[in-house]
Amino acid sequence: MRLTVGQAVVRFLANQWTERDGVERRAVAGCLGIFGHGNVAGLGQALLQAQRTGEADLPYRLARNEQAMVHTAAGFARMSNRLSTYACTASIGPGSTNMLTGAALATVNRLPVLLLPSDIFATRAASPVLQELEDPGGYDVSVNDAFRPLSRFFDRVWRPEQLPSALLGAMRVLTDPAETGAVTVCLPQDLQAEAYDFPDALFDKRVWHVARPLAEPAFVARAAAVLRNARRPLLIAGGGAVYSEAAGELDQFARETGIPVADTQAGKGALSWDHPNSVGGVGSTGTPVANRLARDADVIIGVGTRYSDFTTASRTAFQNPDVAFVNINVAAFDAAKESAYPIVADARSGLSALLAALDGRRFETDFEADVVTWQATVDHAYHLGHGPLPAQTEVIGAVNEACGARDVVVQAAGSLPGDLQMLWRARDPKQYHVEYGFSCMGFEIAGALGIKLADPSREVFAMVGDGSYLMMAQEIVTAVAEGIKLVVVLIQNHGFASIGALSESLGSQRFGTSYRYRSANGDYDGAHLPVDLAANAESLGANVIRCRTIADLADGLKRAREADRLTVVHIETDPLAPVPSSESWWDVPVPQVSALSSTQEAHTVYEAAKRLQRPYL
Ligand SMILES: Cc1ncc(C[n+]2csc(CCOP(=O)(O)OP(=O)(O)O)c2C)c(N)n1
Ligand SMILES: [Mg+2]
Repeated sequence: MRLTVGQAVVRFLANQWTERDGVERRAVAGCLGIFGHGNVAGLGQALLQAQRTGEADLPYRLARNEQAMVHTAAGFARMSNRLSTYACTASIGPGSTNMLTGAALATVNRLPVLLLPSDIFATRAASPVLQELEDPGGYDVSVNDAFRPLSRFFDRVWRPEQLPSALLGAMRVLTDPAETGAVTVCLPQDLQAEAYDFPDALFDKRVWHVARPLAEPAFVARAAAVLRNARRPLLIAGGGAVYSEAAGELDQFARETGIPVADTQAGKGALSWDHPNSVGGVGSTGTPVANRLARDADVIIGVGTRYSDFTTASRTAFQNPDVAFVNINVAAFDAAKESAYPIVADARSGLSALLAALDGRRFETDFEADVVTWQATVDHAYHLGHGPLPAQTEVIGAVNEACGARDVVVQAAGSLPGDLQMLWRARDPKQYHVEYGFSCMGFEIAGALGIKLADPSREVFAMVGDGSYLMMAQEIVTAVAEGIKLVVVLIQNHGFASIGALSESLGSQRFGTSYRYRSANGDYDGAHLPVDLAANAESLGANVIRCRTIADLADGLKRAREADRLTVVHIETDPLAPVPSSESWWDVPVPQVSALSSTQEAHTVYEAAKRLQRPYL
């Protein structure tokens, strides 16, 4: 079949499918893009031809920023339990390098995204092309080499003959739950337009079976022996439990063993917040209930978790001197963490195998009374009555109470992830999407767009701080153009509540973290800036509801739900309002010497906390 490389890529991608548990889905549901000279006539023409002729079904969606479009693809993949994603085409140079942050986010979070950066001329006929890096030490180097460490698969196709192997390699990694992440195939600008006789078989429908790898019996036997002898086990549910759709198995495991279940940011919702075994978030931003159980536990069962420092409270969460880890993870790399007894398996099959090997062993752990007390604390935080400006915890309460069980909350950075992990009452495994592998400011609206594309039947609430909004609000325009309805809850607190509080706790006095005029002493402690983010959102085409009080907000959220177009609900909050304590810690080093007494005092506190940190060997 004589096609250009661009046409071949589009035709190939339109014919890739995934299958798990007998259900088939499109592996690549469409292509997000921004055109420039690197792709407008190559992939751009191919996408146009596909749309005009119907010869390939790969809908094109015009994004407003390349980083954001990768976030959209990652959100889509996350909502699709990694069984489907989007491709992203960018022009050469800055269009492509803009995708680097998105690539890192996808790889860190183990989410499949297919990146198609355009590249410098393969023939070198017109070199240096506009935006070419030019490395005097090697003419095959381009800015796209920066994708290599961020991608789980990277290839650059210099010749049409290489395209089939590159595309097949890309699909293998995208659809492998253990290896998946950013997959990058660089397409030189001239190559995209070059014609070649591709074998017809390349374009046949191809179904990639997404495996549920079974645990090796020896793994299970060793882990079960350790767990049978435990007295105070705790299970930590991570993202893998959600992606493998293991909620039913997790529920059964918890009920039959009596083991309490804590969650990570990616695992929240795997069990409903009011499940009898649910103890909420664990680690730096977890609940005191989960953190007390973690402190004393003798066996930690990690299901689909990568043990980030927030989960382990920078390796201070688990203080039992004999603590052992049993990790169920589809990736051997993650299963081995914290010197665990690994069960390298799909979360669902691994949980079933471990439960069977426990021979009915039940554990007597008493946490119910603590959970009741904690939930009273959450209720209090939801209805604080803080003034004159409301507290963020009240905003979270209002959004949670406005949400039905299937509605979705999206967040990524600032003070919200911690507050949400502690306070959000999740009722469905696909309700809670806090991107906290990369915690990337600006993910919220773009990611929410992908989540909504993946499941238009759900109401999607993106909660966005003013810092994140100022970094990346432009995908509101994409949503407006596509007719995609989101609810954006925009929290104005004039700067970084999160890093401000962190700075203060580390002795750095909130330096450089507020959005105010610079005053004569050089600090940003002047008046608030004349920034009107609600007006900004309006100017981008959003329906905007301005709220002053929590009662306004409750009403605004109701109206936003009823609206048929993207609605921004704007509210100003007090960045200094109180938040319940997690009784936990996060390791952020404080300078060992300082001319400032605030830093010296913080260093003394830091040294004391640091003593609880331990390797798990
Ligand atoms: C892209 C990016 N840059 C910097 C950071 C570091 N950082 C984490 S939170 C934060 C401030 C977020 O401000 P805002 O969105 O207003 O949330 P708030 O802290 O006020 O809740 C910064 C700068 C980050 N996570 N991501
Ligand atoms: Mg803020």
